[in-house]
Amino acid sequence: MSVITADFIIDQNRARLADHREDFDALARKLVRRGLDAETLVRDAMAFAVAVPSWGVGTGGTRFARFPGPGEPRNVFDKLADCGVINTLTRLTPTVSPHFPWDKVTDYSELREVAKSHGLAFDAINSNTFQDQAGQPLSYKFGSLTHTDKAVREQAIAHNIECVEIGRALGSKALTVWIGDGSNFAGQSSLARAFDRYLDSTAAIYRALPDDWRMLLEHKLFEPAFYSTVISDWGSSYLAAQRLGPKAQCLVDLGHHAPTVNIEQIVARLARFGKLGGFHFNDSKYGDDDLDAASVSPFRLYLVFNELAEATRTIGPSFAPAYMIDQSHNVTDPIESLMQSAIEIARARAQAQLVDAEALAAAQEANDALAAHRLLKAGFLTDVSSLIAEARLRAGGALDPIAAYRASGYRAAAARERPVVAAGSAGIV
Ligand code: LRH
Ligand code: MN
Repeated sequence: MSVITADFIIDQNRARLADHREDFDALARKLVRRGLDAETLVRDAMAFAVAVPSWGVGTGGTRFARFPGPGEPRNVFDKLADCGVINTLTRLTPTVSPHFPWDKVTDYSELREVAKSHGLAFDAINSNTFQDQAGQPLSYKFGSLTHTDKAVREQAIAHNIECVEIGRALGSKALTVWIGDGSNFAGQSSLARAFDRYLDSTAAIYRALPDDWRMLLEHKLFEPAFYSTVISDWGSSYLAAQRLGPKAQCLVDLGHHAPTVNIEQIVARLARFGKLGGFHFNDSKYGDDDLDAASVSPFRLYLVFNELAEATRTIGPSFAPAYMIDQSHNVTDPIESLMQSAIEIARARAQAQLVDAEALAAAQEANDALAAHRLLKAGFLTDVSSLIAEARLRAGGALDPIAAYRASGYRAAAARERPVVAAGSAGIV
């Protein structure tokens, strides 16, 4: 189904090149006035990448329903083809974060080759002990890594270790562990003992990690549990990562916090103590809405990247969190949403590079609140569309990936090739 070739992209860009040149040159002049060099910023933008979730290219749903669209991916091979399109047009997403057993196959070296044929590699592996699989001996209804029954915990530990083995075959270097374990009633579970069981179980997984791997602990305020969640916040995650050891770090899913939480401060804290392992980017207004990144609070995403820029200045090149998207696309074409999200994440990062860090620090030290705020916001108020477009263009991507994708007829071709999926079954995938 390769309708999106290099020639097609060149053709699509041709009509937009003159306007793009004009916009980029104007921005470059504006940046020079600020003592900034557009070339350096474009190269920096070209070095940025964010992973897409394999589960994100299928239409998502809620507990009420899922309304599949045309050309739904049938299996992980279709998912990789769709992820390949996202990277071909944006040049921002060369890695895929898979989820097991959703992406289970018999031959992982073949899967690795298929990914490579789409210009892709594998990022962090996600385990799944929040659903019961057909034929699974013991249920996770009352938890997994923290279940009161040792046999259930061992089943969950074994699954995570199996994910590490799969990841090694795929060339991945990290395991993301998110569990929904918790309770719906006060008194239903011991809050203290549940956490101790988590520490014991994750320690067993930690011992199975190769030396050059990371284990990313993902916290979440609530859902599927609605009274207590064992790893509900960054504090619980940090305590566990500290206890486990240097290969364990914390993963920040933007949607896993109460609406009023200052996430950029959590980012600053975890980075300061060497425990910021990665991100699941998305956006939300109420709960874990898994909406498209920067579609609700672009300023919040910018503030997160501002803290990441500060941490990079302080810690240096060894500071390398894993950047990944985790979204559910219920009403849009998932490929379009993931392209748009990758672009918005690249935008926030490019804008954060524009902050005059020295002047900002001076204003902060002088308690000149408004000057400091204006210096920080100056990046957010700069339209860097042409700068990140220039980075795409130089990497062989599309100036307007969404328009190019729509012109390619890829979705219609996928719909012709892939059987229609009936609406109905609830759930995020
Ligand atoms: C949990 C979560 C986790 C994934 C799942 C698909 O809400 O964010 O990262 O395993 O979504
Ligand atoms: Mn997540």
